[in-house]
Amino acid sequence: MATAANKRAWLCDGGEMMDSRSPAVALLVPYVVAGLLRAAPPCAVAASPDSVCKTRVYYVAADEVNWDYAPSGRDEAMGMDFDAIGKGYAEPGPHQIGRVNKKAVYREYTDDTFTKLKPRLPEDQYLGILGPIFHGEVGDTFKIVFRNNATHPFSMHPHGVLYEKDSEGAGYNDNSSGKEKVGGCVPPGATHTYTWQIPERAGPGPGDPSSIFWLYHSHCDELRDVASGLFGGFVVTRRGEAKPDGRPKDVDHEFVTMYIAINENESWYLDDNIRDHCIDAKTVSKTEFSLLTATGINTPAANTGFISTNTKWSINGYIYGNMPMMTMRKGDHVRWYVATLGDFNNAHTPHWHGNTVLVAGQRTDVLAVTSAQMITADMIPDAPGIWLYHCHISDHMLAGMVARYEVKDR
Ligand SMILES: [Cu+2]
Repeated sequence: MATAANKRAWLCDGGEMMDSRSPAVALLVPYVVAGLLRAAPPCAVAASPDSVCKTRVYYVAADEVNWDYAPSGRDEAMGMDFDAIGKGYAEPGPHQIGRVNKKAVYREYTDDTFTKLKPRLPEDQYLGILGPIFHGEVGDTFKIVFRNNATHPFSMHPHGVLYEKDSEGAGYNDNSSGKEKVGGCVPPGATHTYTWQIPERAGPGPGDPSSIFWLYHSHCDELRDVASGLFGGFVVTRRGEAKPDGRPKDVDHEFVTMYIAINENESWYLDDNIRDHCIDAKTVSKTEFSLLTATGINTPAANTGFISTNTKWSINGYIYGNMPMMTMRKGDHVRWYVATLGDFNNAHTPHWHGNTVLVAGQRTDVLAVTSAQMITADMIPDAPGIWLYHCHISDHMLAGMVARYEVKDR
C-alpha cells in the first residue's frame, strides 16, 4: 500500500515514486497521465517538485459560539421590521429560541497553538457560519491541523480529494483499525491532522471552468454535527490555471453560498438553546408542530410551532437578507460556488435577480441543488444595482432564505 507521502511524491514527479502494488494508484494512472498531458506546467517537469506542488497547511478548530442568524434584528431584504412569520424564526418567545443559537463552527487559526484566530477579510464576512474556504491547485496537498475545542466528538470529512483512512474523517465498518480510526471522531480537546491530496480527479473536469468547489463537514454523527454548524468547503483550480494562492487566474470574484436549512432540532445544543433563550423553557414541547403560518396559510415550511421555528432557512447562516452584501463590478468575471447540505429540508433553487449565469455551458438564472451537491456558476454581470439572491421554493423564501448582491457600475 502506498503511503500518503509517496503518493504525493509520485503525483508531483510524474511517476518515479509510483507504487504498482497499490490498486488505488493503478486506478488513478489514466487520470494523472491525462492531466499531465493537458495541464501546463505539469508537476513532472518542475525542477523542484515542492516548488510547484504545494502543501497548504491550515489550522482549524471546532469552536462553540453563539451564532446570530439575523444580527441586524430586522428583515434587511425588505428593509423593514420582521413580519409575523419572520418573528417566529428571529425572536425569542415562550416556546421560541429566536435568532441566536449556540452552535459549533469551524474557525481558522494562525498556527498550531490555536491561540489567535485568523481574521476573516471584510469582503469575506458574507461567508458567515461557513468554515474557512481553502484554495488549492491540482497536484497540491491540503494539510489540516484540526483541534476539537467543543464538548462533543467531531471530525472533518472532505469530498472529492484523495485520502488515507485516517484522513477520511468518518468511521464505519471498513476493516480499518487502530490509528486509521482516529480521524473519524476526534474527542473534545484532541488534535488530529488530516492529509488531503488533490489529484487530477479532484480538479475540474472537461466541462468545468478553471475551478470547482468541494464540501467538507463533520461526519462523526453526520446528522447532528451538520445541524450543529460544522461545514465548509474548498476550491480546486486546474493545474496551470491558478495564482500562487490557489485561486483561479481568470476570475475577479469568487462567492461561496450554502443554501442550508439548519435544523436546530437536530443540533447537539438544542437543550442549551431552549434553556438559554425560550422565555418559558419549562413548558416547551420538542414535538410541538403546526402547518399554519402566522398569517393562517397552510405550508410545509414557514409555519409555526416549536419544530418549525427551529429550522433556520439560511444562506451561509443568515436569514432575511442579513448576509453582508456580496459586491462586484459590472463586467467582472464572477464565479459562484453553490451548495447545500443537511436533512430532507435541503433541496433548493437558488435564483439570481438581475443577471444570468453559465453552468457547464448552459445559461440560466436558477439552479437546482440538493443535499451535498456542489455547483459552479459563472456570471459576467451587466446590470448594475442591488439584486435579490434567494431560494425560489416559495415557502423557503417566505421563511427567510433570501440574500442580496450588488453590482457596481464601473
Ligand atoms: Cu430552498
